[in-house]
Amino acid sequence: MASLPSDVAVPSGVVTPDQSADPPESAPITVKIVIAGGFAVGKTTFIGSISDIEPLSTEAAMTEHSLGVDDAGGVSDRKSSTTVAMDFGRIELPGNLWLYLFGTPGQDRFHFMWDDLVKGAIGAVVLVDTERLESCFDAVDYFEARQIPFVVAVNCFDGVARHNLDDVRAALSVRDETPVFYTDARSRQATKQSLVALVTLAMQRIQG
Ligand SMILES: Nc1nc2c(ncn2[C@@H]2O[C@H](COP(=O)(O)OP(=O)(O)O)[C@@H](O)[C@H]2O)c(=O)[nH]1
Ligand SMILES: [Mg+2]
Repeated sequence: MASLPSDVAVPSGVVTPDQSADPPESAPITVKIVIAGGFAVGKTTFIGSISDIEPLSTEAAMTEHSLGVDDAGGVSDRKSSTTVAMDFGRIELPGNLWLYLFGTPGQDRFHFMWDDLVKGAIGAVVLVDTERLESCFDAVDYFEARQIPFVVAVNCFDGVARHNLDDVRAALSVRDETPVFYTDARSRQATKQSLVALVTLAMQRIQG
């Protein structure tokens, strides 16, 4: 690009090439969090309640083809669609910090995706429906075996806590240092608290 000779005054209001570019914005710091749990525990709802962007969801109608293939965990009345690959949401925080939320697919036949989903994640929120505790065993085992920090968030369907947290902890036999608490996947505030609990745990791990 031709530059102006240095002795030619630049008329006021004319933007020179040096001024035209906006100062380079620093790249955001991104933090990846996985939202896991069994079928219909509220993962898609959880991400939708807090994401700043319209969550990218890969819901598909459940048809009779899934019968005998996917374990609907006895809650097929609760669901007419399901997440076939994953959910994705984003939260922008002050300080150019972005949280990315990745929801796991609930069906067993998508377990092969988990290794990719958890890559680079600081940890996971395992959502639990106490009426179907067994549906989150896989998730708990997965994160424990890989020493990935996780918290157990008991989703209170209909706002009712049906089991006390010590019983849930004992039934899942999670370690004492693993936080176990109630949440409501539909509530932004409750969802936020769950994420804060996970980030706090992950930071404690990093700091040893
Ligand atoms: N009453 C109640 N319903 C919920 C709650 N969380 C999710 N649901 C409903 O339960 C169903 C399954 O939730 P979804 O988020 O799709 O579960 P996912 O399979 O884990 O993604 C949906 O119809 C939700 O609207 C909750 O905390 N309370
Ligand atoms: Mg879902």
